[in-house]
Amino acid sequence: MGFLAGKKAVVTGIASDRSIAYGIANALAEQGASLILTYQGDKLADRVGKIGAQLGAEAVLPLDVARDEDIDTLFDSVAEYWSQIDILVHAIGFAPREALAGGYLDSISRDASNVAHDISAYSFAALAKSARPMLSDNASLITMTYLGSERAMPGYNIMGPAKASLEANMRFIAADLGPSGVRVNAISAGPIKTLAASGIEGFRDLLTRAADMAPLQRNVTQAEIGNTAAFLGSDLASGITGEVLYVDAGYNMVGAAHTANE
Ligand code: NAD
Ligand code: 0WE
Repeated sequence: MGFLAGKKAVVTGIASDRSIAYGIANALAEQGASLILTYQGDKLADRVGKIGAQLGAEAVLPLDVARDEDIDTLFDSVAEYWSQIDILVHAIGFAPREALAGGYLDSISRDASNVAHDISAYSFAALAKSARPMLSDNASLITMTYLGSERAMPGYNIMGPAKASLEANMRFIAADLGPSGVRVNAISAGPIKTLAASGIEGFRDLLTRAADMAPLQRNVTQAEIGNTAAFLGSDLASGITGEVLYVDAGYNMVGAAHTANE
């Protein structure tokens, strides 16, 4: 029996079987959790529906976090299946594509800034607020962040400030819900080739350089993020809240490229 047996998990952010959220849903299911998945729009309904069937999800529901009515009604729909939620995974990020290329000040605009913060950061607090009445007394909320929140990574641009806001949101939500027993954490993943990463100029080079620099001398996988989320979602992590966990092969803490001793 898995260490999440009996837990009920809502997982957002699956767009394909390469999504980080797919790796998370798969790991949660492997450990015995029941799943409800969400998908962003009609275009993704069929694909995420098939993934839900493959993972044995109890339901696959629409959620566009740009729409208040979707956020307001999602948990009414979840309540038709479950009376409580134990795990809520937020794996959603977006900035207009043109904001993710070129220099920071060249690419910045009020609109791009508003969209990036709205979809990538505010949405976590909005979902937590809407889920609150259904959260179990040892529930775990998990969001996905990136090192660009604290370092000026070339090309990440307005997503950097948006992830900094997401991490601050994570801490404030953790402070708010802690007295109810609810834990809230972020996983800071190293770069992984997903839909959100495809089409980003130079992403292949970035993957290679990250692997060269990292102590483990490789990139991380969706499955490794998934296993970390399974741990954070479980009672094994009962003392951890308000934390950013790095799952990046050690990249964030080194000062220069790691070279094996010759
Ligand atoms: P992905 O494209 O597979 O997932 C991004 C998801 O965000 C998609 O499912 C998309 O439908 C969803 N989304 C975007 N706008 C939305 C909206 N308005 N409403 C609802 N959903 C919306 O890419 P991914 O890399 O798996 O991204 C998942 C999370 O992981 C993001 O927060 C991303 O910033 C973060 N992350 C990714 C990497 C990486 O290198 N891939 C590294 C660290 C963190
Ligand atoms: O958070 C992300 C990706 C976020 C993202 C990706 C896209 C592509 C498609 C947000 N919005 C969009 N909008 C689109 O139209 N990552 C951590 C992956 C990522 O993206 C980068 C990176 C890394 C790493 C962009 C530039 C530099 C590095």
